[in-house]
Amino acid sequence: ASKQIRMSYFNYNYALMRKMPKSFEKEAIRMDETQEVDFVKARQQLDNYKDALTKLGLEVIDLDADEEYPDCIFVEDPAIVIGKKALVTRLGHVNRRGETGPIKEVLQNKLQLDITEMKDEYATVDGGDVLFTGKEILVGLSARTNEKGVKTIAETFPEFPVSGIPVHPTVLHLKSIATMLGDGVMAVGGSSAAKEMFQAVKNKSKFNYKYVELERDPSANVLYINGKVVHKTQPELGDNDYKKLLSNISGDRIEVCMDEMYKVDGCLSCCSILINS
Ligand code: CIR
Repeated sequence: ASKQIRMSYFNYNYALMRKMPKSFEKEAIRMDETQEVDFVKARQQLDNYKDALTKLGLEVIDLDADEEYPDCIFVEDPAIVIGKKALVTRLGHVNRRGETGPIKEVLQNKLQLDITEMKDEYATVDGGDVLFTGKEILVGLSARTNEKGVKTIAETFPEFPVSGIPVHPTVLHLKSIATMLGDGVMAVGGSSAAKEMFQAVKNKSKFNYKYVELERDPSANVLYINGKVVHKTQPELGDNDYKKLLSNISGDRIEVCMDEMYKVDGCLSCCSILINS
């Protein structure tokens, strides 16, 4: 039998993205409805993000926009990919449910992943709630992801411990306040809501991590890819978080501004599905 040696779950060769529909500007869902998006800037930010992934050596598969789905650029939510397995989700927001079709198609046919679809009609999951640490899966219990969704994740990935983490009502997803910054290193936000969630992460996780505690929640959403880090720019992070992040990154790093996406609760992790296939 051939032995397969996996170096790290954070090594990827493909990224799945989706182009921005014009409807994004006015119709993307946002927690703060007073936020107005500048379409040209937002699209430029998504282009810069794509360039960053390309620079990191990933082949980016960029799906066409769908005007019917203003939030379709946030491809992290419709599917969870870990290793060769993909779980196509039943999205928490009813208006976003139709985003899964083309995502499933490419994961199955082009990338040849082993696909599971959520069958339970009461289960919901947004991928933004699913934090894979390399050793276990922490799942935010939020307005978008419920207990039945957590159960489906546990059934789909029985090789990993799965724990639910309550998400504070002012926060959209678990990954809005915590992501992996390195092997065994987790960046976490510093708002009072994030601190409550962080306490639950510490209590419920089955492994220990090094935690990099930041002041601002959006600072804690980074991408860790092939030993390198994509993070936000100094004005978005603030001087303290910028310094702290840099002192905790040893390899190469790329800065990408996401402030237009943030107006509609989008972040770095939301805009791609990272795959090793
Ligand atoms: C939504 O409310 O669904 C979108 N406006 C934002 C989704 C962000 N996704 C993510 O953090 N994974």
